[in-house]
Amino acid sequence: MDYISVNKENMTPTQKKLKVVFADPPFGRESKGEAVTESPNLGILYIIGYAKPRLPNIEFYYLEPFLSMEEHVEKVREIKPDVYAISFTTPRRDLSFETIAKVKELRLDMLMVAGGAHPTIDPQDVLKNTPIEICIVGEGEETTAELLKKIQAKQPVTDVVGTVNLQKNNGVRPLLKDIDFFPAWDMIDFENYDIAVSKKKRMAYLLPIRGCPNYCTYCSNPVWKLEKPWVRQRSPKNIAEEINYLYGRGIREIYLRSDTFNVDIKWCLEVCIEIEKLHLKGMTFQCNLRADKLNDELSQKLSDIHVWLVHIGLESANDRVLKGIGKNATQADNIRTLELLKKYGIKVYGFLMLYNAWEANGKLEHETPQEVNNTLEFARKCLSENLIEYISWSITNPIIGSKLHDIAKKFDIAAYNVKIGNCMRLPDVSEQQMVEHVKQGMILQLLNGIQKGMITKKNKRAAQKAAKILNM
Ligand code: B12
Ligand code: SF4
Repeated sequence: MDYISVNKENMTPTQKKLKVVFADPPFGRESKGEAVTESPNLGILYIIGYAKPRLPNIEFYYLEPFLSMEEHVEKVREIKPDVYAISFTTPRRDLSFETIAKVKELRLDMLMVAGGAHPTIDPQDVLKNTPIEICIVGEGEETTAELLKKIQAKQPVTDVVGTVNLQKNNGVRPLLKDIDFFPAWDMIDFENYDIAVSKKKRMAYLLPIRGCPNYCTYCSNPVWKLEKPWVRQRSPKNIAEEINYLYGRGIREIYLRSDTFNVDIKWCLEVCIEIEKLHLKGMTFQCNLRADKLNDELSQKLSDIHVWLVHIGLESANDRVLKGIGKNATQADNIRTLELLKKYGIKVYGFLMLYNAWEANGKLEHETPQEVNNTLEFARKCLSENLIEYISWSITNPIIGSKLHDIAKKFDIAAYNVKIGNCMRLPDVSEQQMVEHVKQGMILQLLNGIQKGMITKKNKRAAQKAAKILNM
């Protein structure tokens, strides 16, 4: 393929603005209040934020995740873009493929590209099974800007580094060195987004760091693991500027959504100090922390800037399992961190998994029913002692892009259970036992959610889904 499907007649860079539609898959109006519509797609907004000042002759559009399929397709028909660029994760593959097919049926003269977690981890799947012509793998800012520049200049787009097409894999592009810029927040009406747990209504996500230094076996984070360094931090000043901007837009709660805020305690303290200097009245925060890197000083600072909720992947109450899945944190770290946060009045959203598996010395190892009981018991105790405020209980899914996916393939244990979804078939653990444990944790999660006022209208659908599992 050395053609460009963008072939508008008489188009020159000066005469006509290129129209580029970025799209999330359409989850439908009824998805409001679910995880998929908590935040606009930060990947897309970052690409537009980066490209807009560099490519002034391009009009960018964003088809947001809460649109219905009909609305999504209709908008593409109205806009008639030169480029249609969709972003999706693996669990949304089927919906995205359906969307791409429907958009293709419009028979518009446009280039169709895809990016994000799934096209990064499995571009061939996308290229072979959809009319997408180019997949952008990994970080998208520079690659997309170069691709669009080439389209504007009517040059071939087959050899752009960081892209894959059916004929050619152009390799991975080095990561951006400077990540001190903002997503295109000006395209967003925050009224359209809402998260299940927040103190304030006007809420936004913010990314202080890209990547994560760890490599837990079950985690699928392909975009940030293609190239080193695995972690890049923004400057504390730039983060504070973005917070100040969002405050000006009426945002009163920010979730620092990077995988781990406390990768580097010194830097993390500097960020908190810059935030403090802003003196933003009524602003609160949430963040993601790792349990192995928290001390008294940082806990105090987090509390000073009004971090009220911290999300932690505790995963399991068993050191054997934590070691096996490469968590690099022990049960003692988990407990110490929970106690430290309680001391400073910061609440915890604890994420727990059950029936994890890993490989050791060429053999398959997995969490046993007794170990799952330990985790359940630990969760109950932490909830009753107010060490944890909310829990999330999920069966381990060997998602593509994770080490566990390869392990599940090697030992042929990937499975699907109609009651609990994607999971694994583990030797010596019956399906019935697994379902039973899923139910027990779900009941705990639901009852606690109701008690804490979490089962509101916003996440009613999630509660209904959980109730369906419990009825099986
Ligand atoms: C914030 C977040 C969300 C937010 C916002 C979504 C978003 N994309 O920003 C919300 C809550 C909505 C969300 C929801 C979900 N998420 Co999420 N999310 C994240 C998280 C923590 C950060 C994303 C991030 O940093 N964005 C910042 C930008 C800079 O990075 P990026 O999104 O990867 O985008 C870059 C590139 O991927 C690329 N790119 C992205 N899209 C596109 C599109 C085009 C056309 C191009 C050219 C390039 C391109 O360029 C971008 C800029 O460099 C990641 C974990 C992680 N660290 O990546 C998980 C992650 C992406 N989510 C994941 C999942 C599974 C989900 C859900 C399915 C969860 C659920 N059960 O519902 C949903 C699906 C949402 C969807 N639209 O499909 C998985 C995906 C795994 C996989 N193999 O697919 C991840 C990797 C978490 C994990 N470790 O497993 N998520
Ligand atoms: S689970 Fe969290 S800590 Fe582990 S690799 Fe993924 S993002 Fe990093």
